[in-house]
Amino acid sequence: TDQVAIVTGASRGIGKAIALLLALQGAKVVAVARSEDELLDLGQKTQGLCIVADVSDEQDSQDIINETLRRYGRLDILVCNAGVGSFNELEQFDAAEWDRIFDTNVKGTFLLCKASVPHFKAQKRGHIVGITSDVAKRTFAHGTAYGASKFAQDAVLASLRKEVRPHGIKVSTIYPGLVDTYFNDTTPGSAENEKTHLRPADIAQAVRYVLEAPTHVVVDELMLHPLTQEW
Ligand code: NJP
Repeated sequence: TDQVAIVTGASRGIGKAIALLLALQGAKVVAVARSEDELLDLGQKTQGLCIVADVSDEQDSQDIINETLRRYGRLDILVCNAGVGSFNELEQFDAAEWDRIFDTNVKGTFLLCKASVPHFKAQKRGHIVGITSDVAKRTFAHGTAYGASKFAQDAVLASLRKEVRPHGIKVSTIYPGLVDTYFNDTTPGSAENEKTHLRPADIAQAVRYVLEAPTHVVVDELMLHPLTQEW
């Protein structure tokens, strides 16, 4: 394809795998994250645009869309993947950390969608893919902030799906279980994680699947888990 795709949180983990797969398939990929060095490294592989930006910043989000349109003259796909999480019992949980999680996961998704929807509406076509989590559909101890943020991010996407469907715009939400990434300051690649976690490439394949649905089909939701994970 010659489609233009923005992928947020592309400097590592799931977002990087999505960016690499879409580029391999011929898309023009716009990779977004705050870490410049990692992004430039990725840009060498994707041959695409790299934008150093914070998705929780309104001006940054608008700039991401504007720069993409300036460079490629079109936008077909927005993958809202950037996200952060940390876990503790509620009474120990830092209020500033609550804000960081909500600003990134919820406001970040909201801002990028807000900036891109007018463009998608004008062309009567577009596909927004949100990477949320299976914890958007369940609760667990020590997950108050992260879990609430994923419920909220999921609700943003589900509401938007209803708003934009009449305009020919698709919204697909992907709900992964455990994935072997750098999430919450972990280090991927251990032999143990190989058995218990999905790989970032598994999520990239799920994104590919929802994007390849025929024009008249929208995959609303797609959940995937490692076979070993009880949830
Ligand atoms: O995590 P990680 P994942 N503005 O830490 C970027 C969800 N998920 O790939 O800005 C822009 O390896 C950050 O880049 P940088 C999860 O909730 C995961 O696992 O340079 N970018 C990096 O590229 C999240 O929504 C699991 O620090 C920002 C990326 O986000 C998504 O998967 C399970 C940013 C994070 O890479 C990807 O997370 C599940 C900002 N303000 C859902 N803040 C799992 N790993 O088990 C962060 O169900 N980034």
